[in-house]
Amino acid sequence: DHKFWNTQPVLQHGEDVTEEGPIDPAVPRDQVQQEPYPLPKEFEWCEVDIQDDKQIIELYQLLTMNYVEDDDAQFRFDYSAPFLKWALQPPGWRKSWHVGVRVSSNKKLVAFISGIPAAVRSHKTLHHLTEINYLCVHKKLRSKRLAPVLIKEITRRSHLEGVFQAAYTGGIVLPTPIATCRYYHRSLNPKKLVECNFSRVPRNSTISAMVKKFKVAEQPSTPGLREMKPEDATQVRELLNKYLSKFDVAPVFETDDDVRHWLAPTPEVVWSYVVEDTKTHKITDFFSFYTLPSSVIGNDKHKSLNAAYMFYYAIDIPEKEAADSYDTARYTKQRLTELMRDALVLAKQADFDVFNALNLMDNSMFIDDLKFGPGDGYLNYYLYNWKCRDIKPHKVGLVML
Ligand code: YNC
Ligand code: MG
Repeated sequence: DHKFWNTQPVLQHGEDVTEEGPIDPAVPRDQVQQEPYPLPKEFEWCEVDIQDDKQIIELYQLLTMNYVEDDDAQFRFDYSAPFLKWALQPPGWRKSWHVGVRVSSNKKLVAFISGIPAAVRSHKTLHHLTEINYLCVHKKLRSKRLAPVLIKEITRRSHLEGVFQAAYTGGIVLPTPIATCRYYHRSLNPKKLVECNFSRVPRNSTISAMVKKFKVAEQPSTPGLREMKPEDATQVRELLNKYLSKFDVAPVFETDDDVRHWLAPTPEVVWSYVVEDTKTHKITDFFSFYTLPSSVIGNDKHKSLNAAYMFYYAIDIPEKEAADSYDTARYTKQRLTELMRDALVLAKQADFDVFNALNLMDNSMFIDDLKFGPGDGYLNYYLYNWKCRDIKPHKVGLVML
């Protein structure tokens, strides 16, 4: 049983959703608890100023040593400092939502949780909510019930800003996921993946057979494919919002600034491409992926696995194909498979070892053809203080970092 989660406004395991809506009502600002939650006496709250080079490095150090590992403790996420700056400072970001815990005596940063503002639709409701991420407690301070204090404090700080819903994801099962997606992996550098113990050589196969199997073209093949530019934001926004409207949970990109922040290329962070029709100059397709290396724990030969993760994408469905749902599905599968084949080529050119994707959005349409294999990992999606009917993976349109 969940001593903490049982007390929270979340759907409890086994509870049915008859009507969607909030669990607890919104409260006016002056009725929100004004004082931070108490911490054990050796600790104090801080706001991590990630525009300060010294503090972003402190956060990077905490996460690189203590953040999410796989079940066998072979790999640990290694979000870079530039990535964290990007992930934590979208338009409308708030410093008060970058919450740290320090040891009072020496000021060492030992725990963190963050929120960022986002517009996310679940079924028919648009929420201006907070996306919670990067919850981390130093390994030496685990199992002391610090996590619930961090969660309550970020909740209080959300309430102070008039935000009463949140979205978050995690590998662990808590009360109660709205969706559960599975990770799929596409090898780009099979030799290194085997050396890192990420992949195995199947019985009756060899490394050289694997190298051959996973080879990709030297160059992308879609005519009109080019890197996205900030000036494309208006067109990409329209294309993407339209595409995302078919999913049951998805972000809404409300401004061109949001699109420029999240989806224009950022060196060493996010890669984005568009297809521009050579005649009309209209943007017909868009895709992006982000970089998230993992530290390889205790391997003599390799320190880091360079992984690309599928991010947002959209295609324009031509009118003649959209007339019939069968044609729409056939067109979507064909078009996406060819686009994502190019995504693999571009990721390989950028020296990624593996391309990861969840089985959300329309990813199942190309996962097999493009030789992705299922992984061990699952990702659970949650909404805080919102009753929401179950969502199938292919109806999830939200990607969290
Ligand atoms: C987790 N990942 O169940 P019960 S994902 C939420 N998300 O409570 P203690 C979690 N809750 O079951 P530890 C959680 N992991 O007794 C554990 N819990 O009710 C719950 N790992 O606390 C757990 N990062 O402090 C239990 O556990 C209680 O010392 C136990 O700390 C946990 O960012 C943790 O995986 C995760 O750093 C901090 O293990 C620690 O173990 C750690 O005794 C490695 O806590 C890194 C890691 C999590 C990545 C993520 C999303 C977090 C979402 C948090 C929930 C947000 C709710 C919405 C708030 C805003 C609302 C508004 C408006
Ligand atoms: Mg703890």
